[in-house]
Amino acid sequence: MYTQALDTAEAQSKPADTAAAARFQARIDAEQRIEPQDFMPEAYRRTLIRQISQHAHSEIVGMLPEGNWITRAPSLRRKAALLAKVQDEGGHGLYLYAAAETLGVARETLVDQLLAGAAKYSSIFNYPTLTWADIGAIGWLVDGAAIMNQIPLCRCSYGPYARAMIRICKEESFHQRQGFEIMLTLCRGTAAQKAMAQDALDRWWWPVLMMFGPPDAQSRHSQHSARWKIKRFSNDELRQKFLDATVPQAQFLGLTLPDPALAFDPETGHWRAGPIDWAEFEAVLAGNGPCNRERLEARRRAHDEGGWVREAARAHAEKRRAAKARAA
Ligand code: BYC
Repeated sequence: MYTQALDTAEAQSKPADTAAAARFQARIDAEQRIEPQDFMPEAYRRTLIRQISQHAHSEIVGMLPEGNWITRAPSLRRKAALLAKVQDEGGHGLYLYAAAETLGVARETLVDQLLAGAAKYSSIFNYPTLTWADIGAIGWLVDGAAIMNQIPLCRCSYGPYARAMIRICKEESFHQRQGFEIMLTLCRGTAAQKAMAQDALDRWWWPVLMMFGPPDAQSRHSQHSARWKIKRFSNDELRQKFLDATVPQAQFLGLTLPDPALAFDPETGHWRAGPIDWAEFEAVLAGNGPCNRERLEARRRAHDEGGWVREAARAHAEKRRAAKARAA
């Protein structure tokens, strides 16, 4: 896969780059922001392109499971909130593609990689949304996990990514609350509504824990990303923070987390989860999750159907360029 082995480029950098790389690392260590015009090692640039583009793709593909419920939202208020949320996600994707472009890669290239099936996006969006409660579970849990992961990215060493994340996190916090409120309404409703909320939690819980990425010992990029202050916390640290924040929320809702081994450890003050099925995570990453094919087909169809918009934008840009040339 094209995104793999990017970090190894650092090991191949020329001796002439060594002094510049040392100055670069000193700036990072001093908590200075790196901007697009600044020197950066090739491996840093490529790691950022990998992560930011995967993040952008996740936002865009992430519109699909929820978009599926816009026409079936149970009230006008719910429909308006869901429309706004899905629209926000499209916006997040655009900020992130723009941030990636500052690193010298064209948005079209990144989109082509997604459509060709050569780029990753978050594993979580390969699961189906079967009932309205899934919209609550996505907001509460998926956006909750996203916030946990993304708040530290507001302090990422790369300026354009960090600034994009500040705005994204403000919107994600609204998304999380609307999801929790859907769950709360269902849990305070009829027995059938509460059962629907429990069923959604049962199906989303484990995939959400996987969203944080592989265990630290198997995370191939973490070491470099931590040194470059792209990542401020490890995958397992963020998963633990999420677990500690979410267990009391599930208790408040009166729902049961589908983990018989879940236990509070009074010595450390942390909740301990049972083992995660990493084989399932690997299968989803390999393209064999419940909805991988459907998601890519939907994106390809949307891209084809939007061809006339790109064509019109190109024609308009050409017309403006010609008018400017005539006037000059
Ligand atoms: N799914 O070395 P590691 C949202 C890959 S959008 C798929 O730990 P890293 C929302 C990883 O890419 C939320 N792949 O990697 C939108 C790498 O593969 P490659 C998206 C995953 O980068 C709409 C390999 O596994 N958030 O919230 O150090 C509606 C080894 O992993 C996943 C972001 O993208 C996964 N879950 O750490 C609602 C946040 N996990 O590239 C909500 C930004 C790992 O070598 N990204 N992989 O082929 C990050 O923070 C980091 O990239 C990760 C992974 C923590 C995800």
